[in-house]
Amino acid sequence: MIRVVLVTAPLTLEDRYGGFAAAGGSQPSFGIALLGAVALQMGLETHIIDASAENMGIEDTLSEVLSYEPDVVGFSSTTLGIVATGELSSRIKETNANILTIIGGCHVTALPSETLDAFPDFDLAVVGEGETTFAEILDLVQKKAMRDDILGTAIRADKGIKINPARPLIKNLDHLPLPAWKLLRGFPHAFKPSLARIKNYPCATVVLTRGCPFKCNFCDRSVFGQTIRSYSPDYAVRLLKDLRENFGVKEILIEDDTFVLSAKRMTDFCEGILAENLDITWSCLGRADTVRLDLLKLMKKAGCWHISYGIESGDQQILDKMQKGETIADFERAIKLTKEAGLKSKGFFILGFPDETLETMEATINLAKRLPLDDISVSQMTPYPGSLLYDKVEEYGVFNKGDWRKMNQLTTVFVPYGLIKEDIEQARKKMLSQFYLQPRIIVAKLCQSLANPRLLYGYLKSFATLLKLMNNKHNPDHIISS
Ligand code: B12
Repeated sequence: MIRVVLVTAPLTLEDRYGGFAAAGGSQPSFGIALLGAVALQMGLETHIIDASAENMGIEDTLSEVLSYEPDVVGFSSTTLGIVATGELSSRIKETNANILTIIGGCHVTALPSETLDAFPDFDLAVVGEGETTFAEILDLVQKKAMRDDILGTAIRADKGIKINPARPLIKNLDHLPLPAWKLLRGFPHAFKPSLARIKNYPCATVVLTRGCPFKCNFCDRSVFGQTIRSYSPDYAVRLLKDLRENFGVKEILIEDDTFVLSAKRMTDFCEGILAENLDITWSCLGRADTVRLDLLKLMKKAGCWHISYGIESGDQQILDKMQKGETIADFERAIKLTKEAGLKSKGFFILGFPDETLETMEATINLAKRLPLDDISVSQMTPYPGSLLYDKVEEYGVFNKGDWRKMNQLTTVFVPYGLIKEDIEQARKKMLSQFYLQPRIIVAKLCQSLANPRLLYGYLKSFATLLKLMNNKHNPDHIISS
């Protein structure tokens, strides 16, 4: 029987947040838990090292990987983690060149040839959705019958890198096994997302929908594309029930790109939670133009307490250039309805988009203050491989392309023509400080801390981070986010 180790990118909070790591959070990796379940189903000895979530660097991860004496190591990485993951793979290969190293995830899916070229110690890449491809690879390794024509892979062949045809997407997600949460060390107590996202503890992250039909051109949709597929509401409730009953999870972070999309599905999902009497709270991401008051009220009844909306900009022309397909009036309406239903809301914003000016950034700051939001997250425009903008962003400004370690949305990698780096950084500081220093926000956070003293320490840490950011005159690389 072969031994399999699955690893997420060895990224520490420091790598993600720099000097502001203290305010960063960690979430268990849903994708790797699913792949672990696939390997377990095949009867293989399987281990997971969720290095990104466990704040582990290369050295710690390396020694743990080697301690399992694996035959196969599967890495999962975003763009931000790819350099560290490539280095980890090299160190593994230095010790034992016979270990088969596989890279999967959004970065390699968007740039398969480039990734295998740049990181010679990944033997092969899984491009796109991974469960079926991974199972086929493991089966071939077991049988010692590896081939170079596996669908959904990029492989090193005699004449260079061979990109095989894509594998058809899984038709029915309900055929997937439940995630192997038991393989995540310390699950669920070891995982601590940012405070703005949790009401109860312990918590888990799930993704119940794959694909997004919208066309926002800054978003990387390389893995699941535009076709929406979902677990059935019954299966989704079963997944939550497993977390509640078998692992004691009390809070679920539903990270689907747009969870509040189909009214019918949402109704069935909420009614399923209520019928099962699941004692959980949950949060999700919503799309402003699909929100309805009756649905929001039902969601609240079923345990939802928080919705995050991608608002991005306060300038309609910039929103149109993003191909967002939503208006400022949509955001005003959605945030108002969310509040009316008794739910908290968070807005995601982007500064430094192509054609951005000082005025459009000011409009974004003003919109954030004007909307009755409870929290915000401010990112700098980061052209990810896999997004529509990636290939053409240089028409609109200067892109410091290729230093993947800087692609954390908090470091300036893109500056649109007409602005300088400092304009964007100043706008971000201003936006965070003006939003969070509003009396209504300070009072709300104080009240929440009084009701739940566990939050107080976290809020104080975030507040200290904010003050540090405001006093940081040079290159404020990192802030409180996600
Ligand atoms: C939840 C989430 C988070 C969570 C948790 C991340 C986690 N480890 O689970 C948090 C909030 C921590 C987070 C952080 C970040 N995130 Co995030 N996140 C997501 C989100 C919404 C869901 C991820 C997920 O679970 N998907 C479902 C699973 C099933 O899919 P999957 O992970 O892609 O895995 C499948 C395939 O990729 C493949 N696969 C993946 N790995 C492997 C490995 C092997 C061996 C094989 C065979 C196959 C395989 O098979 C899997 C099953 O089909 C995605 C968007 C999305 N819809 O996927 C963004 C996304 C991954 N995040 C993104 C970004 C930018 C970030 C941050 C940089 C943000 C920030 N400023 O901090 C950080 C980076 C963190 C990191 N470790 O690198 C971008 C990445 C773009 C890019 N090219 O890098 C995405 C794609 C959003 C977007 N559309 O732009 N994120």
